[in-house]
Amino acid sequence: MTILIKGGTVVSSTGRTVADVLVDGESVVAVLAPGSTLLGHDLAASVETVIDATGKYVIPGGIDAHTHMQLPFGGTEASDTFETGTIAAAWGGTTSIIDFAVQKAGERVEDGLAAWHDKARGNCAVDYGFHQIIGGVDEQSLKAMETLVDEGITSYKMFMAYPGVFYATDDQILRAMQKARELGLMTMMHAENGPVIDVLAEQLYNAGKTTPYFHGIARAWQMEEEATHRAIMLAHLTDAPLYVVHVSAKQAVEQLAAARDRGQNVFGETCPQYLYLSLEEQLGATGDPTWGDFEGAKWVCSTPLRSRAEGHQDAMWQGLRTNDLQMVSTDHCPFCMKDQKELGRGDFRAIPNGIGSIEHRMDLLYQGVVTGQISLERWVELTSTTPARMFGLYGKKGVIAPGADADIVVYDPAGHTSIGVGKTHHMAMDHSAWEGYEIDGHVDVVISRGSVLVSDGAFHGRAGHGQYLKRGLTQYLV
Ligand code: DUC
Ligand code: ZN
Ligand code: ZN
Repeated sequence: MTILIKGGTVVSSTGRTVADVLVDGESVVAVLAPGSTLLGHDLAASVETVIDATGKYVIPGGIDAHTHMQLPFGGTEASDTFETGTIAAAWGGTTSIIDFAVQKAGERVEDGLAAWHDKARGNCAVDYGFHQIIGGVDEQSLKAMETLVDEGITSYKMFMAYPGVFYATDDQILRAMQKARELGLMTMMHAENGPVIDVLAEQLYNAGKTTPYFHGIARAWQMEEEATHRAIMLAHLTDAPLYVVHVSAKQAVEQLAAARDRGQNVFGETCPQYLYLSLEEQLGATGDPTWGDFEGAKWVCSTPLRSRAEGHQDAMWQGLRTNDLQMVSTDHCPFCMKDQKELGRGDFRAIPNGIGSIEHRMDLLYQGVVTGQISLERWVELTSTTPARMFGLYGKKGVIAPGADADIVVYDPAGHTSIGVGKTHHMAMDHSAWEGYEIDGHVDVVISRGSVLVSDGAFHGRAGHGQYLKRGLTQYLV
């Protein structure tokens, strides 16, 4: 298939220019001055498909580097399959995901990884890679880390939260970081002090404070700051690069900024929910007649939504501007209210943690361009270019240039997107965490490796188009 995307403004992380983009097969082959004839050839007449992008932005496909399809969690399983989740991703302009393969304590890493390949293989509508969760650090899993790079898995995640589930102790973290340093793996960290949070949660529950709002109270920012600091110190000690996932507390950003100022290779990701949503408005919501004071369960995730009065959301936007935070991923981990979130009615501790946003990340961040929080170029950098560089995909992904995969989104700044169930909603969820959000822009066309997945408001892709991404080592280190 040959495609000419004509007359759009091609945006990269470093600038924008009006240009025509020529796609041949799965790759970009040329970025040309508008209307170029290539050695006399009328390109528009020579290609199979012409896409008129006049007045629109032409950007590299989004890369969501933090998703959890079909994750077993809290006695249930995340409701998006690799098929439904990646179709929703495509609708929203995301053409690559990096999901988390899970190894639990007592299990072999190789088996956890094989199980994730089995879930995803043949089912994805967009390209997919994996990080490896090491949920049980022991001699066997440390040894197994040695095989990950050959598998194309160059990052792994540990949890300082969830005692009894994925939790890693400080000595385990130290050993894993030492190993990661040796192998060149990026350590990803869920940085919250789980044991303390569990005590606070139990005390709240025993005092009759059982609604979703108290999920946010129990997961105090002090315990995110503390864990972030501890992870940074362990990374410093071991000289291992560190990537802190789903940062939501402004104090955690301060810890990252201080470490970066010292020259340490530490990075932070935030998510749309921490930019827009809050403890007061969402976790404390009571407006849905079906759910009453349990409505806040829709937004129970960890790290939690934090108080707007304390200024966390503003601090996340600022961190994105100042590069104290480098990326925006979703931590897409969807659960329905019915039969899933409902498990925690009467006890917030039993609400499965997670929000579904994979379909809306590009739009929600673009709204930050409209409101002046970030520049157009920074939008591309945060959602595509840096994810590619951070996780060893850059060159093929994260950029529109000759030789790159033709993963391209045509985005219309004059378009409009109303988010909500029955409007734009392809995730396997019975509600939207983003119901009622209005975006001053629209994902018009989505192309993945030269195949048009979305155009004219219709999905033309298929489960099985998406290929496994064998990733290289991070390309983002100082
Ligand atoms: N946080 C979530 O909200 N869901 C899945 C796991 C996590 O750390
Ligand atoms: Zn996490
Ligand atoms: Zn996660």
